Amino acid sequence: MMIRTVSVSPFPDQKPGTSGLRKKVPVFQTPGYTEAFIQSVFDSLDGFEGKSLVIGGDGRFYNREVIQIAIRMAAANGFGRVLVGQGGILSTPAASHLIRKREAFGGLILSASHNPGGPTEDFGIKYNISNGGPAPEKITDAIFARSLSIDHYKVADFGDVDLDKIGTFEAGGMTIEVVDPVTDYADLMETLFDFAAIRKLVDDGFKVAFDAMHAVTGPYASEILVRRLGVDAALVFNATPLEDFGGHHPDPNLVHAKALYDLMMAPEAPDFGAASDGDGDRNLIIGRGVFVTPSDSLAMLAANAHLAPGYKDGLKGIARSMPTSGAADRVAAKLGVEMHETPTGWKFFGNLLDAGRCTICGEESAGTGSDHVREKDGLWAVLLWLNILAVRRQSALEIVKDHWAEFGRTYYSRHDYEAIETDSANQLMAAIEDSLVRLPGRQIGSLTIANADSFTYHDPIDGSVSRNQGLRIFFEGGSRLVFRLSGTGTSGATLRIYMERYEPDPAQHDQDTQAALQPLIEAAEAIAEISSRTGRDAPTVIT
Ligand code: VG1
Ligand code: CO
Repeated sequence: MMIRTVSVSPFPDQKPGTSGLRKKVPVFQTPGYTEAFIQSVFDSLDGFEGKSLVIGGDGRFYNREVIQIAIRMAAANGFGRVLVGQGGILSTPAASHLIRKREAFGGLILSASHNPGGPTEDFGIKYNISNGGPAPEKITDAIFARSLSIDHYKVADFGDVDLDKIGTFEAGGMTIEVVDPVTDYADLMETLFDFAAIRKLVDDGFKVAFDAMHAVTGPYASEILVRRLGVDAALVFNATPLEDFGGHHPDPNLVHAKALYDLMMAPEAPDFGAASDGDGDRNLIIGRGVFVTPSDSLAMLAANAHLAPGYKDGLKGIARSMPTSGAADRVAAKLGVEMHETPTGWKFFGNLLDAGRCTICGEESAGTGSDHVREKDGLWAVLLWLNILAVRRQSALEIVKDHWAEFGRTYYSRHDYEAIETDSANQLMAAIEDSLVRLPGRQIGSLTIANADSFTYHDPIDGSVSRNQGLRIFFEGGSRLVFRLSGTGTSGATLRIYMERYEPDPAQHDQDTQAALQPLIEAAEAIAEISSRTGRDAPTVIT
């Protein structure tokens, strides 16, 4: 076998963000760029000689090309086997499961998640470790450090692998196995949920709608929802993965999944609607006439998880990212289990899950998952909801209202200002940070600031410390504002403002969310001077 060592100059911008390296496709197409990053990943790992590497992606534009590059580089660097999804496809949770099931050394997941795809849109590469989860900061920091000094990469010379044919073959001294991307994952779901009960619910006329957004979950939804559970195929929308997601953002929120939202709010709406994102790790849950915020969904799933066979023994604990609302905390308190608050990004849940300190985790950004894999999992959340609905035989709206009546309602919203100038965004954050010490006691409208800080996370398992994970403003009475900059965007900066207000009184549970949060929206403007600093008078996306 011919192994070539190719010289390359370092690229200064290969720092992995919240979830791997994300850039525009033309950046990844820069000669040597993709190779330099993959080599930096391999150079930051020890002991993979002869071991297996899982490779798969969400099917977006440039996926197949990068997979061929990664396979040839894995061979040249000494991996013994590559497991790749047929057609180059693996949803992020399915990749996590495959790494665990096949005891692989790690995996490369190619995705820019909910960001648009196409020749001038986004691409991404993320490295996952042997537990199936995103590499922790220690490794992503090492990858970045290596990328700044790298001077060559290694690649084996052999032709393109036929990614469409399932089977095992040899090339470049390495075994390449093209695997069915769906079956193992679907089988795992059958071990966690009562498929017979869900199927009975569907047979009894319960209508389920699912929007795959022309992204990776299409084939998974067709197999699991339609074939195994009997859901009407006519209600599974956009099930064919497309390289450009049909020109849309595969982001399951109220802006980009508006068609599903409108359907679910219509008089003849199906009983339950859901959507997933580009790489299949996010979920949107909408019952007939009721949108369930992701923070609420986490709390409701945690409170009811014992109704599904995979969780019948209860939860070891719950974990949420810091900006996620406190709704799940109240469930943990009631269940008498541990509650953990981590920085944004799934990589921070891995240690807690591995140590058995939590069973269910979630983020306000439509991510929910459990210890069955080490990634968030869109279809898992849909199936857990369906299992709960099949057991309780109530509508989603009734389950939501019951939950609020028992635990109180947390009004919650996130306002995003996308693609603002990086300098203004940094200045805005710096100004708030400077003012933190002076904020307590300040009165804004009806609200009084009780406390303010910059969130630092101390990992209870490995002792690592992660600073600057978001600016938090706490108000008397329990309301909270959080400011942070996105770590997944590819143009300019995205400012995220998270708002929450707890309302225990059931008589106050039917307010419009934005109206209920109006004093906090005004406080955010007063504290951050958003309009004058960014030139924007409204957020780009409200979720
Ligand atoms: C966003 C979300 C975060 C999520 C991350 C990756 O990060 O806020 O909760 O973990 O995306 O999700 P940021 O840094 O842009 O706020 V995915 O589905 O894009 O892999
Ligand atoms: Co995603």
